[in-house]
Amino acid sequence: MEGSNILYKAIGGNKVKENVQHIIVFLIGISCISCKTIAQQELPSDKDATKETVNLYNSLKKLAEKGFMFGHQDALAYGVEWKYKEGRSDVKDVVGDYPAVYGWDLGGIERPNGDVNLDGVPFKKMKQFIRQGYERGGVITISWHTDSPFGADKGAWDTTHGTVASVNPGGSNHAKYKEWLDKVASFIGSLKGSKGEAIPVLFRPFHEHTGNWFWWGRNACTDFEYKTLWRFTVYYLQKEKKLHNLLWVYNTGGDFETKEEFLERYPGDDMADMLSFDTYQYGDPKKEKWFEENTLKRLTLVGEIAKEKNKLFALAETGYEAIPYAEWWTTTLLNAIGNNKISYVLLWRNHGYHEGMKKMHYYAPYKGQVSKQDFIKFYQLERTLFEKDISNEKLYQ
Ligand code: BMA
Repeated sequence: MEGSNILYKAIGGNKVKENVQHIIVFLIGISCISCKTIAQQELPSDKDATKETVNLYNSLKKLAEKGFMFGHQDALAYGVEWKYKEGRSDVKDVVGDYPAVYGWDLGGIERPNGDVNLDGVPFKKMKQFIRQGYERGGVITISWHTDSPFGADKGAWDTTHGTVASVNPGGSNHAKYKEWLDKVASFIGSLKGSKGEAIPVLFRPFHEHTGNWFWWGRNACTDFEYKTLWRFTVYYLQKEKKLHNLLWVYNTGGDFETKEEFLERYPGDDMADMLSFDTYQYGDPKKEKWFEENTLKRLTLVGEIAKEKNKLFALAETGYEAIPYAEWWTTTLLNAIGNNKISYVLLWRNHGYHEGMKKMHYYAPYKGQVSKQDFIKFYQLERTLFEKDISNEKLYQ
């Protein structure tokens, strides 16, 4: 009040008093709005993240209060008994809507002339699919089943000790690893929206590291070596390759018991934005509740850590192969998630019949699949978010 009187006196006269007061109220209003906007925008671990990436990070924090997104790996590339049909997705065939999160994998990009990924998806097509999903308002997450630095014959599935040490600074494969990262950077750097802006990506490299099957897994390296691998990768992509469209997703297997165990290989708050783990249903969920109970327990633990650290969290991979239980979605999976405010749950890929495995290999329902009706119920819940729900949210603005 005192301030406005002084201002009023300074410009003098009764006639202008009302106008001055209006102007002051207006200016205070503007400054409050801009204070609010600045105060509300939190930065992710990359302090130079692009505008869309910062917006996505903040939007995801808010969105988790409303519900969780549904994600599907390779959703637009193929499904059970089809491949590369423009605009198709098994999930869309069932519910008339696309998943909200699209998972893709860069495994194979590091190979000489690597133009298809380890599951046969051409990187050129992947780029188009990523753009389509993003333009519709969807969220993109990318994993990387990198070949072992000791040789591509086993793919990522090499548990020989010393793999990670060999790619870290000073290791015999360090130069080769940087070349691999150059290829990753060139792919991620080429992901652009219609205005030329970089498409934000939830990047989830070196996943399921508490397990013992990948070359970055428990037996293949020490905690320190893993953290070094992560920190070098972040450094290289951010500082050397100038990628600022990544949110970093830390991911363990579903086998940790305590918060300490979950965090054993955590690279630091400055290099992670989302905490997650992967876990799959085996056995008969009608007879045994271990999947539901263990997942709930672990999501709750990770949710507590996420809260303490002010990070996002997710169930980054899950599923029940060939979904033989017709009510798996609204019973088992929903119970497993409980009240946890995860950002998303992602179901693994719908390969269809797998020659090598000699069985059906898919995790989301398709037209005619036994859990289809239950999946429609799951879709209709307010808490489950698919693409139509999130395109209204304008996550990148
Ligand atoms: C596994 C299976 C494999 C696939 C790999 C990487 O779970 O789906 O067929 O090659 O993931 O996508």
